[in-house]
Amino acid sequence: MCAWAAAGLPVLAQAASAAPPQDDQGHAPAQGMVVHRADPLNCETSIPALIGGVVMPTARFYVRNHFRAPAIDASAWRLEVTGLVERPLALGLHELSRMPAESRVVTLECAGNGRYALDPPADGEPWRLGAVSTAEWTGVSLAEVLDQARALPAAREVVFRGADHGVVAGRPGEIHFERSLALDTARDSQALLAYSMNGEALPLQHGYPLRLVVPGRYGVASVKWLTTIKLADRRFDGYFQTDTYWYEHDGNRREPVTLQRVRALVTDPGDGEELPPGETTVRGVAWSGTAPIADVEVSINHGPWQQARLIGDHHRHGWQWWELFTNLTQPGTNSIRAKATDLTGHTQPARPPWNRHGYGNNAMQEVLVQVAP
Ligand SMILES: Nc1nc2c(c(=O)[nH]1)N[C@H]1C(S)=C(S)[C@@H](COP(=O)(O)O)O[C@H]1N2
Ligand SMILES: [Mo]
Repeated sequence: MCAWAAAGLPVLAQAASAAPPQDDQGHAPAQGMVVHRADPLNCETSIPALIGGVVMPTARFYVRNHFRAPAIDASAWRLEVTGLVERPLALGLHELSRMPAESRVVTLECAGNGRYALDPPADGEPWRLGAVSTAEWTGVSLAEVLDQARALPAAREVVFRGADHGVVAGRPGEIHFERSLALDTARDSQALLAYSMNGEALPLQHGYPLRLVVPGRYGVASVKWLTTIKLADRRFDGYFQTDTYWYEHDGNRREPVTLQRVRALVTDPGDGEELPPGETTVRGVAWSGTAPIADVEVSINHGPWQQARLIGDHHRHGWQWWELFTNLTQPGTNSIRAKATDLTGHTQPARPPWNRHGYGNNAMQEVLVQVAP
């Protein structure tokens, strides 16, 4: 989280941008975070801060909020499971913690990650490349809770409601942040109702006390500050389901934002870095919501694609580290591009795919470094 609160990391007043000194909870952002908005808090990880192993330190996990983070009294809080169910449930944190716990390494990526590169500019937060991160989430399987509530035969759709609320364009009054999944998807998605992130209680900015984590989908599916799960017999038409989070190409071609598109990110070397001539290690991460990563390739100065080595742990829904040892012999500016391909053969376009809201930009990243003569 960009707020330092629960993470126990040192407070540093400066983020990489001209960051406001505090977020909406009065906390200073952690070092290496780029704050787009303080209230509600929206911040991303700067690429040099994107270091680490399988998971990111919680303090450097991007935060994307549509409304101000709600303050929830966890002792009074209940997760309600209602609507078309045989057995409505109201589960407190204590009851959830006594159900079988599961942990999963899952990468969350905002659908707007990389929006800054769209030309002409698209509406929305101008996320660079750091609105993506990976954590180990622990909680109860969503399928297990749905089983306990026993869906009635007419149930088709599952609506997840967050406690946060506010006003949006084109809808009367205040609305809550709500998203839905088809019931079959909800059961098969391996989604978690998570109360813990990287082994600690979920921080406020990431949805305390409970959030949904839907592996492989863009982050908007993973509803934070969850209060209600409601089963319905029809398509949900809430604002964040039908008015936004659609790819709009022209007047009539639309499709909903669902699975994360395949993408590689170069974490090393950094853009603008100065390097001595000779051996260099190019390193980064890659992920895809559609299928496991099959291949990552790197091209130096627009030359032939060289195959990188996939390294470290494999987690189906966590990003995959990769590296390539290469030689930079040409003095001056050198271009490094990376391209991931998943097992279904999906790969990355050279240029950002444009759509009105700037979602799903998985264009190949280009890093420019300076090689000393
Ligand atoms: N209740 C609620 N859940 C939410 C959001 C929100 O604004 N409110 N933002 C969504 C979006 S768009 C993203 S990308 C992820 C971001 O999760 P993070 O802030 O933990 O990184 O949360 C999703 N869940
Ligand atoms: Mo998002």
